[in-house]
Formats: sequence, structure tokens, C-alpha cells
Amino acid sequence: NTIGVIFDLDGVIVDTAKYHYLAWKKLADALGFEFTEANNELLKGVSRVRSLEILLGIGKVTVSETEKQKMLISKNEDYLGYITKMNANEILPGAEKLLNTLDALGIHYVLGSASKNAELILKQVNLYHRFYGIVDGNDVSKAKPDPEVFLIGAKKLNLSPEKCIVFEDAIAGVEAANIAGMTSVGIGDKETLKAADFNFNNLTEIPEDFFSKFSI
Ligand code: B16
Ligand code: MG
Repeated sequence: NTIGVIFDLDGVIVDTAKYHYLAWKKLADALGFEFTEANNELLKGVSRVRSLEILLGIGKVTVSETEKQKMLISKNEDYLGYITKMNANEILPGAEKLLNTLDALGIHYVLGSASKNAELILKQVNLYHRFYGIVDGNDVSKAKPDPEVFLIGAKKLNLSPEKCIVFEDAIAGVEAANIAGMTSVGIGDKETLKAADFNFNNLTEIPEDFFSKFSI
């Protein structure tokens, strides 16, 4: 095929942001400061380590490197407690239909996520086998907005970047797709994601013939 698709995971295929929030909030509670859902927006699409730095910044807390490592481990354990209970009911509306459309058109799709738990999450919701490839937080050294994750995705698809269409819910992710020279589709608030080439509130809004405007 001459075009390919790269999907972000959290916020596009599933809503794991709510579980990240609960796990980070537990840490903030233990450290004695407030961590709101609005604060949590700042962590979307951002790597685990960077998320902790942002969180500690919000609480104006300074900790040693060893403590940071312990916090990252315990946060992830709490987070895993939530995601190991996930099932296919948590796939976001429109996602499966969109994958079916791509399958019918013979368009390959890969995952391009910052999460080191991406494989587990996709397996939990029974979508893992459908992806042509997975690029996640274990494969990259530079976080979004660096385009690394999507450029590796393009390699997996065996396509040049301009033939790739990226679905993203985070500002940093849209930016990464744009820097990579790919078509960016923002999923979520249009104003927040105004840098995207196309905008939709969610995947149910993607027209059936959306991919016909790209040369297939
Ligand atoms: P983990 P995405 C991102 O997933 C999340 O949006 C972000 O909030 C999280 O910190 C990051 O994954 C790392 O996740 O702790 O599981 O490695 O949106 O890039 O699919
Ligand atoms: Mg995301």
C-alpha cells in the first residue's frame, strides 16, 4: 500500500489517562499536595520520567534520584493494577470501526505510543494482533514532540514519512507528527490541537471516505 497509519494509544484507542491520574494522585497524596485532573492534562503524551518531574514541580517537591526511581516503580505498579483489569469494553468509540475500515482498504497501521505498557494494554483490550507493528516507550530514546517514535513507525510500515497519517490526542504528539513531515489528525479539542492538519472530536467523527483523499 502507498499510505499507512500510525495510532497513538492513550487518548486515541483507549482512555488510560484516567488510570495514570489515579496512580499519580496517590503519589501526590502521599507527598502531601493536591494534584487535579487539570494538572493531569500536562502529563498526556509525556514520558513516565518527564511526568514525574512535572508532578514534583507542581508540588514544589525536590527528591533524590534514588527516591525518584522508587516513585516511578511504585506509580507504575499502581497503574498496572488498573490496566490489568482492562478489557475490550474500554476501547474508545469509533476505534474498532476505523481499524475495520483500514483492514478493508488494505491500509497497514502501527502503534506509536510513549507508553512502556503499550503492548500489555493492547493485549488487554484484544487489539494487539491487529497491528502491523508496535513502537512504544521501550523503543525510543527521545520523547514526543521529538518525531523519533513516528519515524520508527514509518520504517515499520516501510513508507516515507509523507505517506503516513498520524492520529494523536496530545499537543506534543501532533507536533511530533508535523516535525516528522506526516499528516497529523488531532483527536480531541480543536482549539488545543489546532496545529493538526485535520481535527475531529473523537474517532466516530471520521468520515467513511476519509482515506480516499490520500493516494492509495
Ligand atoms: P507509561 P500515549 C502516554 O501514552 C501517556 O499519554 C502519558 O500520560 C504517559 O505518561 C506515557 O504514555 C508513558 O506511559 O508510564 O505507561 O510508560 O498517549 O503516547 O499512548
Ligand atoms: Mg495520547
